[in-house]
Amino acid sequence: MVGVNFGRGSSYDGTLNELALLVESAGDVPVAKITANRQAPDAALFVGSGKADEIKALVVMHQAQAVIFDQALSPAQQRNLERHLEVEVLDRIGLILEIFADRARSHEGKLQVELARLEYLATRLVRRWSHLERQRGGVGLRGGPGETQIELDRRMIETKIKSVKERLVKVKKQRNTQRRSRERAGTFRISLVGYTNAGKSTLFNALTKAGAYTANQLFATLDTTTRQVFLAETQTSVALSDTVGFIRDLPHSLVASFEATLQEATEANVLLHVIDAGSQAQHDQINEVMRVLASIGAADLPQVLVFNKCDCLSADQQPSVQRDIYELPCGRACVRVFVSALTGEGMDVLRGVIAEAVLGGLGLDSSTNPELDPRFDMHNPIDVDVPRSVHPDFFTVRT
Ligand SMILES: Nc1nc2c(ncn2[C@@H]2O[C@H](COP(=O)(O)OP(=O)(O)OP(=O)(O)O)[C@@H](O)[C@H]2O)c(=O)[nH]1
Ligand SMILES: [Mg+2]
Repeated sequence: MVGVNFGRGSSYDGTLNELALLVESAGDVPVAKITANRQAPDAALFVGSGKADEIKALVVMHQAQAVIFDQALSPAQQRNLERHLEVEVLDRIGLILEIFADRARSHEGKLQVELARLEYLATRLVRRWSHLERQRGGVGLRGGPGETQIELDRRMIETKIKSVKERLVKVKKQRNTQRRSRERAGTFRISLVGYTNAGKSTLFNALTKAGAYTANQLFATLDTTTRQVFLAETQTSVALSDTVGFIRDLPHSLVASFEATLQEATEANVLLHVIDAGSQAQHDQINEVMRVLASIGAADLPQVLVFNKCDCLSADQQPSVQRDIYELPCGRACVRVFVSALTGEGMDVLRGVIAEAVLGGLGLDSSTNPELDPRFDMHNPIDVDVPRSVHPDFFTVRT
């Protein structure tokens, strides 16, 4: 795994932890990490040739089968790197697309992934069909057609994009019919949104007693699932939807491909924005989720912030209150609840907040809420030790 720091303004994670999770989510085993500092990408190799040689030495040492870059590569850089390193080279978005392709279960999900991959190909003209044709498997060793067969014809891709979009329109109609019947029934709609792996599906299961797939993987959920939940507090049922997670640097075309799935979120009465309270990157993750919500037109929906995984916090990090009011970076105040979907801690408070939302008012009156917990305040972030500088040497994660 390779991460390159281009300085301020670029997204760079010196730990490469998220990339490692992505790699594992694709069914592969990360063996080594290496980072570099550059002013600008090298046109040919993305990194300098010295760094490329270092990467090569690592590949040989670990008998690695692929090298994954945390930043987007141009098709030429990818090709040059493959020649230089003599193994497969992939970037983060390519990897995410592989995970999506592997995970999609529903007809709609598969169509959306296909659309996303086609859009990716159309804009980048990746030269290999193998990415399109592979249905399962890891990042390593893959046969597939040779380079001559795989020259892509943009027209062909565009024709395919058109046909997939048409099929998606049909699926969307069905979904709309289902949604309209829920609307007619006057059902209150709640969508779980949040960064991938925040615990949305676990929370969904805890609230619905459903058996949705949860895993310590990125993008465990790709399809929207909706269940009715009976709230004793209001004596009514609400419709709760679990959705695909968000991740940083997701290309807009990819987000757009998931429009049908995300539509559920845009038409909810209230969003439960699930946040991994134990994550050191939670502020970036909140910002990323807000960015995606804005891009799908859901930024103004009422939000409840659910700080999940509180069981992972050390004793001195435990919130002093069960709920409070939290100001988002945009300045909007939201009710925040601290829970653990795993242990059930705080779930009664969350149910109470949901009931308040159903009854038509999330009490944002600060007099009814205790003071902000400063340790979770956006403007006063927990002091975390995230290495922002580049690691001088590579280090082995797992052999
Ligand atoms: N310790 C702890 N772990 C949790 C909690 N909630 C979820 N997890 C774990 O976090 C991981 C991710 O949970 P999921 O529910 O699959 O997360 P998600 O947000 O649905 O993730 P994607 O569908 O991949 O976007 C799993 O390993 C869960 O067991 C929690 O409250 N405490
Ligand atoms: Mg999930």
